[in-house]
Amino acid sequence: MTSADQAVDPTAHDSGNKATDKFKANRVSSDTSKERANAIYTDLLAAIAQVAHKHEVTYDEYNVLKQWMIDVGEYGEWPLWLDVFVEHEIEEVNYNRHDYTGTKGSIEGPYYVTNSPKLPWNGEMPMREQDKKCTPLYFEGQVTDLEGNGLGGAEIELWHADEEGYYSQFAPGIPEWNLRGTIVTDEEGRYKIKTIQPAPYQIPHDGPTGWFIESYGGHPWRPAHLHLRVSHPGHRTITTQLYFDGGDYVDNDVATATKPELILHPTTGDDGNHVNYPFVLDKED
Ligand code: MBD
Ligand code: FE
Repeated sequence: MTSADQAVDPTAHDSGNKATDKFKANRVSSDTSKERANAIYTDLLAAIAQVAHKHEVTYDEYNVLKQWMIDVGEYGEWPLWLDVFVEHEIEEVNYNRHDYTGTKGSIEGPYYVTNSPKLPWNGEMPMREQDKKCTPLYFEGQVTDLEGNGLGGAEIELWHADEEGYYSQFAPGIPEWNLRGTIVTDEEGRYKIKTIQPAPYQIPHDGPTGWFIESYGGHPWRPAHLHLRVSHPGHRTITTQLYFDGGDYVDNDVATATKPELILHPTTGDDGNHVNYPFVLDKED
């Protein structure tokens, strides 16, 4: 990285605080009972006690943890750290509570934004001239219910990083809706969208999430991925991600968010990469 790049590089501080501000803007709550909260906290504290005893955690280590947690908050990195290291377990648990047979979900991650611009069923993602120089990805398919009926008017929200691994609205200097859009399917549920081939991606690692990863000798990479949220009235909304066959880190994702069913097998043409992926939506519970 040259010093000229540094001025526009998003620091962990920038992207973290943006993710925290976006999360805070939408105050959340849960109807968890006192009994359930008691059971959860009892087990959580017991798990911490077990680790402390098993590893004979020192006072220095305890104080480093305290300091690190303060840093994570100040850098706004709780959405990042939690989504990378915990969300996949929550996603799995909640999938297993139902008898879903439609398209598998995956984690949302910290960079989803609601209300991205509507695009026609056969549109092109908003992109800059520099993005147009990347390998085009022609991504098409059909959204259906479990019986195979096409779901017209289904919405496919798509968001992904640019070639350098930056997401609009979380890195500075990128147009607000770059590589973000809501594709509306045609009467038969079809979509045919032009975007660009995403690249493997390092999560922001110049802040406390990066220090954490370095402290245990890990790496900050995620495989190249597309983020999607697919919805249609009366059907279960799925939040998922798609990956690329044979891509780096598909088997070694820092966020543990890949699944075999979510791996695309594109073909390469003269005009770019082409791939078809069907989305199957379960009925709403
Ligand atoms: C990402 O792009 C992402 O998908 C996740 C899960 C965490 C950090 C950045
Ligand atoms: Fe991502």
